[in-house]
Amino acid sequence: MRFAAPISALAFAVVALAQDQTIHVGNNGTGSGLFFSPQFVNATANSTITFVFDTPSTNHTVAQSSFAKPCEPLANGFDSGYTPGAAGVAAPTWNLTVTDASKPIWFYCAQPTKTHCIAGMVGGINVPAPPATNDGSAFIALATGASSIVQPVPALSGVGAFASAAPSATAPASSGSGSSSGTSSGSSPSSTGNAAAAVGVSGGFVAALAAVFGVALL
Ligand SMILES: [Cu+2]
Repeated sequence: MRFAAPISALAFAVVALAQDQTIHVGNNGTGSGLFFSPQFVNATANSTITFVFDTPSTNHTVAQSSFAKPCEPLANGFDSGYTPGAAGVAAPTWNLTVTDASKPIWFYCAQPTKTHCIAGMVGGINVPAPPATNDGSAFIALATGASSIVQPVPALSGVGAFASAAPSATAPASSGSGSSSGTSSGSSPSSTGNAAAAVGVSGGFVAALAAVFGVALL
């Protein structure tokens, strides 16, 4: 009986871990455009947000910013690097794991052509619910009012979230025609040792939870 509460809490954590989500980059499901779609998501710690660059003939980035300066990189923030979009299974994907769900995580597209950020290509994770002075609408308003877009430096580790690897595409099994998806590797950020170490810890933690409680939950 004394273990009932801790086990219940951990069981919830395991369930929450399964709630991984996808954000499309450059389209909103009905057409291409300067979108992150969905633009705002709620995510639990240790869950993964998969950014899918599934809009051909585009080149976007997912860069972390502060709330106050939506189109400028946050110190020590993450950035996917410029990633050309592609359709279907060749679309590059980028997995961002949330490590701190207690604070908002803001991000923007730094593409200067057509000033994506200023056009409203921004998004957020665990942003305050409206109406709040720092809700999603307020963030969009600050972005569209920005005077310039500051270029980020590709980085896997961020504040409250990290990626385990640069964006990568899964090539079609029958591909032999040299598609444009290969260009993504040239502009992708390189990995860092810190991020790799964080992955090991996170992965081990998840595996341990699953091993201990997986059977019990069934
Ligand atoms: Cu963009």
